[in-house]
Amino acid sequence: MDEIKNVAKILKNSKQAVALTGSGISTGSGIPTFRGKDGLWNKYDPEKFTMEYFMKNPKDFWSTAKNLFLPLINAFPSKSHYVLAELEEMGIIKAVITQNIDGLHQKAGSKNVLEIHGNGKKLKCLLCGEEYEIENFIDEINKNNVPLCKKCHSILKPDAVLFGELLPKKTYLNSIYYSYTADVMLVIGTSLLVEPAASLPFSAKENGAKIITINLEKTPLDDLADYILKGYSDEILDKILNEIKNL
Ligand code: CNA
Repeated sequence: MDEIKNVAKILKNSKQAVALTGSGISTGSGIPTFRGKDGLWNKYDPEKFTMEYFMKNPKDFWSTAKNLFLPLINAFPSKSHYVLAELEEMGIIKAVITQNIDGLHQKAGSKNVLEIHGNGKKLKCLLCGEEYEIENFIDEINKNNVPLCKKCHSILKPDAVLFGELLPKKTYLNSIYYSYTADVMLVIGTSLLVEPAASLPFSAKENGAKIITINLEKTPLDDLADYILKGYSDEILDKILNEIKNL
């Protein structure tokens, strides 16, 4: 409990607090993580989520990918997403850097969200760059047809970053900026096994930020973190918010 109180004080007194989130924050919304017992990689082959596979086998890609991307349409934010949005509204959190592609931070009300792995609810034409909402292609995708651009008829890719694809440049540069300028970084629900996101908290620490991790398990950051809060992010963030409100 003392740890929660201390973290609440640190956040309340911060000038540039930033959150880095991973798939663990969305488990309360019913979206599984990649790794772990119930992780998506136990069900689907990660080899099918490479740029190369998509380009060579778009039909097969979509017949698997639909199981990951279509459920995002009707997902609702978890308590954790709402707490981060409220902390931003209170002027405490300045940015949420997320590896998630589910759009739930924005749905909960967060404004400054850096989606460094893109957004799985959007589709992008690789040829003309036109963007679409995936919900306009549900029937096509469910029929195992490859969604096609309405302008140039080329194949559409989810606007989520596939393995072997570059990160969206401006968003990634912004995430580096926020990591280097943060005085506190909350690192929530990420195994920190995916680069370059995994390095961001180390950059923040190097520049003097206090690091607070919230995770069910150990992470590679534990030796460096100032506070390691073990448990469900929904419960821990709710406690932190209540503590901040009582300060
Ligand atoms: P990961 O490697 O699957 O790790 C998830 C982490 O979350 C683990 O360390 C768990 O211990 C932890 N965790 C799980 N549930 C909770 C919880 N309730 N509270 C606190 N911690 C919890 O996922 P990462 O995000 O680290 O990996 C990055 C990948 C996952 C990115 O490329 C994402 O695009 C991708 N991904 C995103 C989503 C999504 O958008 N919701 C879902 C699945 C995968």
